[in-house]
This record gives sequence, structure tokens and C-alpha cells, in this order.
Amino acid sequence: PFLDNILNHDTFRKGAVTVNFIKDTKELFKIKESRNRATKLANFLGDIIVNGNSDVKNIDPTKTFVVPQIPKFEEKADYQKGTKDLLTELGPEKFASWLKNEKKVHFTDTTMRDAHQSLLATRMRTYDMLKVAEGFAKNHPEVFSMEVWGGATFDVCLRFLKENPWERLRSLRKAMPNLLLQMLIRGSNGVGYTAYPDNLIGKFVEQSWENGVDVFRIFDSLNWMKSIAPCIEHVRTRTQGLAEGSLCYTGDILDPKRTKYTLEYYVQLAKDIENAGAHILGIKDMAGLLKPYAAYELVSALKSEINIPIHLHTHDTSSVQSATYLKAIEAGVDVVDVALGGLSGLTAQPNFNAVMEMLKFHDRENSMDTTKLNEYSNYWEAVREYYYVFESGLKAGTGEVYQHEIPGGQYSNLKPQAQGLGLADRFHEITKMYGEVNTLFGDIVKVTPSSKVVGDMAQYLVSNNLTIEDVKERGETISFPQSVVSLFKGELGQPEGGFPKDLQKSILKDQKPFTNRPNAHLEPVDFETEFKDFVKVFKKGMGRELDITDFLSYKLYPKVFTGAYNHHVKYGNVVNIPTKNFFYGMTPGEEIIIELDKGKILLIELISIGEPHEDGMVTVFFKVNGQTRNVEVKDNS
Ligand code: 3PY
Ligand code: ZN
Repeated sequence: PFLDNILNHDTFRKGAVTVNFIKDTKELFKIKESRNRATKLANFLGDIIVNGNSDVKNIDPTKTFVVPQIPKFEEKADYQKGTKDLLTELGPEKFASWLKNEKKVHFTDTTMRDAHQSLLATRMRTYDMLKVAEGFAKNHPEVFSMEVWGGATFDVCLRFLKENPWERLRSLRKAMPNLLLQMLIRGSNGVGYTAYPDNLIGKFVEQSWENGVDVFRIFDSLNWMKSIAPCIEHVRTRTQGLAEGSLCYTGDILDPKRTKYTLEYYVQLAKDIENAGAHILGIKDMAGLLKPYAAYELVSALKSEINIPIHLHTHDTSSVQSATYLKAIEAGVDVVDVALGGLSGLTAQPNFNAVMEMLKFHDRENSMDTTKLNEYSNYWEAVREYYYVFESGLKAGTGEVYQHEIPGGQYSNLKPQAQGLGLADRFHEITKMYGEVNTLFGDIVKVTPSSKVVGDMAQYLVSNNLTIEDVKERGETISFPQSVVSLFKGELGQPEGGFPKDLQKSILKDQKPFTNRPNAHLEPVDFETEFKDFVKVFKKGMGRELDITDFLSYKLYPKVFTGAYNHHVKYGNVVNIPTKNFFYGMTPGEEIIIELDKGKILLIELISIGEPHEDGMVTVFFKVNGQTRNVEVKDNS
């Protein structure tokens, strides 16, 4: 191991060794720590090899993978100036004016957040992102922003991928210093499913900025200004970033029969968002319901009624959303969200490569290196295969989305949830019921977390063979899912027009609803005391001092954080294990490289897997950096 440390050391590898190299290089003597880390990772791999990754179901034993090709870039070249540099130079207000005055249309790339959230149940690992992040930022400095954080990624990072979401953010920040990094934040619900104390959200926003976020797309799952406005204020007072206050689009402004979410409703909401201090207005079309001609009407009206730039987000579930972008661009939209080809379309965003091409030679064209952009699409297409077990199964665009209105990000989760409940073959019943539940609830905005409540209710009714009529006729006798009770109590805020009163009564039974902010019912966090207690409990189990970002993860997701922490203590940091091996283990003879730290490499070869012993233990034989290492794993089968 001492020799390994020398051979792996950056100075040695660069051939810059001097006579005092060994004497002066303390880390060469850290043999125990490296050995320990190597053993932990071998234990992790051993467990996956013997028992499989508990997150992975329905493996196809015949599945083969191609090696994703990383597009070339000038490694030694400096980053070209991009939007992040411009924000630093101008500050948020002037930056927003610059954007508004731009003639060309700008692009946000959602590949590393919403696209995989919507196609692959949010499972994309940092490993696959970091392989291309630096090159992408160097090859495509024209990109407006990279959406890389927030939404469901925070929870999934910790819960399933056993990664630290803050570490992901910091690594991406480092790899893409010239581009704006963007996150999605659910107003008072942060990156969770329920309201949190205001000072916790404030601290979360501040730390998100400190660790790399520039653009905060803020929304509320019921379009409730009382949840959106405080979050805009946090961004304005605690960061120098951009507050993108967003309205969530639902319904159809062109349908005269739908009188709740009209053009006037959206224009008023946009004005409220502007008045609350947003630098940019986001139109968040989470289910892809904004049809092309409606987009033209909406964007035209907003352009004449508000003074901040407009950023449009959609999902291509129906498959006509590139046309929506076309009409929105004609109406003057400033930025649109797209995903690189290989991870675009269907429940994700429209295809970056194609939309960019669509605009070539138009006077709002924003042309980029097409060949390179296509190489990145090919990279993601190949990487996507590693995640095949998380695909939603949707093969083609669906017009049904206009009936059920399920957000793209929820669609890819609903199927496995239905499977888990044994309802796989009743999936279309669930999606239909989803639409009916929405009508029953009074036609609410459906986006996380309100969309989860509608989904919970739909699955509950289908699995219990109940109908909407049953709920209407004998709701008092039905015990509804907890999330439904919570929504009707007011814990996610207030919907436009209030809750249907009779239904609310039968759902809440004896409980009293409230109409003020849910945060008014929550104790502020005492950061000083609680952080000290936190550090005492968790100590240095991850081989480093825990900091405020760990504490925030804990406060948002106590159980999930604790699970990820224990995993880390047992197996070390698994973030650099190649994705194929993280999900599917290794085959005998396979040799992989894991980078422990920059330049510190572990070469692991699986030699063989022993027969189970009588006590249920299995010996897995590895070679780690050339030395035999046996790992004992309990066979859980
Ligand atoms: C999220 O809140 O995670 C979303 O992507 C909503 O569309
Ligand atoms: Zn989205």
C-alpha cells in the first residue's frame, strides 16, 4: 500500500519527484486510511455482487452495454466567458435587463436534473455527470443555464444513490464555473414534500447559493403567493443569485369551458410574482399542457404586462411541445428549457439538439456547435442504458396527458409505485382516476407535492376498488391516505378558490383546517443549539467534520439522511463507483477503476465468487491494486 501511495501520487505521476519527495509528502504514510477505504468499497461491491442492489428490480440478464464516448474538449484551455461571469459582473438586476434585451433565444439544459427525474426516476448519478460536465461547459459556453439540482434529486441522491447532494453541487460548480447553475425549489416546501420553518428554507437557500446555485426556480404546488413570495425574498436577501418566481401552468387557457385557470388568472399571478421581487418569471408547464397556440397567447400577454424576462419550461409528454416552443419564441419568450437528445422527449423536455436546429437561420437563432452537441446527445443515449431498470415504459407521446394532467416528473414514478402495489396491469385505470380525483378536488394545480397527493388518492381508490361516487356518497366512512388529510387541512397551503367544503369535511372528520401559512404552525430552527447536538450525535463518521449542509440534509430528511450516513460509515463514499457496477455488481474477470480522490486510483478485479458457507456467508475474491482481498458477505437470499 505504501508503494501504491507513491505510484498514485500526483507528483510522482507527473514525474516531478525531488530527493525529499518521500520525506516531505505526509499523505504517502496514510496507509491505513486508504486501506480502510478500499476495504469498505470492496465490501460494498461484494454485497451488490452477492445480493444485488436493493433499488434495482427486473434485471434483464441478457442486457449488454456500450461504452459511452466522452466528447473531446481542450482540457488545457480556459473556460470561455459565460452567463455566470456575466452575473458576477452585472449583479442580478442588470443581468435580468441584459437577458430581456437579448434578441436571440436562450437555452437551459435540464439533462442533469429534470430530464432524468422525468425519464429515469431521478436515478442519474454524479459519476455520469462529471464525466462530461467540464467538457460541456468548455464546448458550449453559450448555454444560459444548467439545471442540475433541486426538485426530487436531493431526496433521491441520499435515499437511493447514497450520495451527498451538496457534494454533487460542489463538484458540478467546480466543473462548470462559467455557466449559471440552476435549481428547482418548491417554495415553503423546499426540496421536500411538506412545509418547513421559514428560517430553515432561508438557510437552505443561502447554502445552496454558497455551494453553487445561481438561478432559483421557485414555485408553489398550489400557485400560492404566500409560499412563493418568502422564498423570492430569501434569494434576494441572502444571495446574489437570480430569483425565478414561477407560475405553474395547468388547464387550457383556450378552452372556454375551463374558467378557473384563465389567461387573466396567469397574468395576475405573473404580476404578483414580479411585484414580489422576482428577477425572472418562470412558466412551469410541469405536465406539458401548454399547447402551441395557448403558448403564443400567454407569452404575448405576459410580455406586454410584465417587465422581467420570461423562462419557459415544459414536458414533451404529448410530443407536440417543440411546437409550443416555436410559438412561444415567436411571441418573445427569453429562455426555453431543453434536454440533450439522448435524454429528451416524452415525459422530459423537448430535444435540445433539434430545437436549436429548428431555429437555424431564424432571426432569434442561438446557434452552437451542432456536431459537439450531437456527441453529447450520443453520450447520454449510451449512459441511459445503465438506467434501463428505471425507465417508465412510455414508448410514444400520449394525448391522454390532456385528460389526466400528470406531471412528467411524476409519471416515471407512478408506474413503479403501481407495480409495488400490485396494480401494474391497472396502470391506465390509475391515470384515468388521477384525472377524476383532480376534478373531485376542485381542479387543483398538480405539481410536487400536490401532485403526489392526487396520485396517492388515485392509487388508494383503485386498489380499494372505490369510485368517485363512493367518496361523494360515503366519504365520512372512508379513512383517506395521510397525504390527502394533510392537503385538506391546509398543510400545503390554499388552492385557488379554496377546497370543496363537503369533501373537506368528510376527509378531515373532526380535524379543523387552517387557512394561514403552514409555516405559521412550525417552530423556527434553533441553529446554534441543534447544530451542536447534531454534530455530537453523528460525530466524524464520514471521515470529516460534518458541516451546516449535512445538518440541512438532516433537517429536511432526518431518516433518509441517517440511512445515507450509516451507509457511508459502512461502505465509504460510493460516488465514484462506475454506474454499471453500482447497480449490477461485477462479473468474474472484470476489472474496474475507482478514483478515490483526484489522482488516487483503486484498481479492483473480481476474481471469483465462492459457494455459500453453512452460516450463509459468501466469500468474494477480489484483487485490489494487485493484492488479493477477500470479502465475506452475508447472502440475504
Ligand atoms: C419537482 O418538484 O421535483 C418537479 O420537477 C415538479 O415539476
Ligand atoms: Zn419539469
